Amino acid sequence: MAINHKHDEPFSTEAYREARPHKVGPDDGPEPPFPIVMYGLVQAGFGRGSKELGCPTANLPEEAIRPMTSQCKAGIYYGYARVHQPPKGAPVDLGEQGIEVHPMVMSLGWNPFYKNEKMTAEVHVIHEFEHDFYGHEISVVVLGYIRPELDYTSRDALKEDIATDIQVTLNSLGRPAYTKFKNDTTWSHAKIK
Ligand code: ADP
Ligand code: RBF
Ligand code: MG
Repeated sequence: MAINHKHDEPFSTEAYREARPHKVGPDDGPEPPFPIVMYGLVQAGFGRGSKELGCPTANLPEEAIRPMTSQCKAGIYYGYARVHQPPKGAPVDLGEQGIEVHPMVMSLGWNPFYKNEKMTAEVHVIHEFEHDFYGHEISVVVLGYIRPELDYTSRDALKEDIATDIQVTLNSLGRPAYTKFKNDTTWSHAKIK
């Protein structure tokens, strides 16, 4: 796994993994700087094997993630995402369910490909898609922080933690003050630059 040299807090991976909470963020809704809205076209990543982990991640372009990188540290975040239908006539149709708003979990991290000088954001949409959606527009609202980026010694440990991240996301979004963002078109239909 990538080694992250830019943690701003010391922590012990194993101790943290055992003690992690199963619901995060205040019950009465997102606290500043959240909600943070992002919009952009899904890019090809570096093929670092997210799909092989059973967890494909839609990579967002650099300019789209500025609202996050300017206000947040590296780590795992949760919220909602909506993948848009492609322009008319494009070969891929995601179907009605594909373009609905779905829960998402996101990794914001320092990319070793750029010698840890650039942050990247990868969004795993919690939905089984029938097709890839490279090039599609995606709208994202980030509602809270889950945990720091950890330096993994094994793939299985990362897989386990991603499964926990998904559970934490669903538990956390289950509260009314978070669920209400699902039907909020001010972010899901926004085309911000
Ligand atoms: P890459 O390195 O190109 O980002 P990934 O293995 O992370 O490759 O796969 C990401 C791609 O998988 C996305 O760009 C998208 O087209 C597709 N995909 C399919 N299902 C999902 C999902 N549930 N969440 C995110 N991306 C998905
Ligand atoms: N990679 C890490 O090195 N440390 C992490 O803590 C970490 N957490 C992740 C959490 C989620 C929800 C997802 C989707 C990915 C995470 N990754 C993490 C993996 C990383 O961002 C990227 O997807 C992998 O490098 C692909 O193999
Ligand atoms: Mg990816």
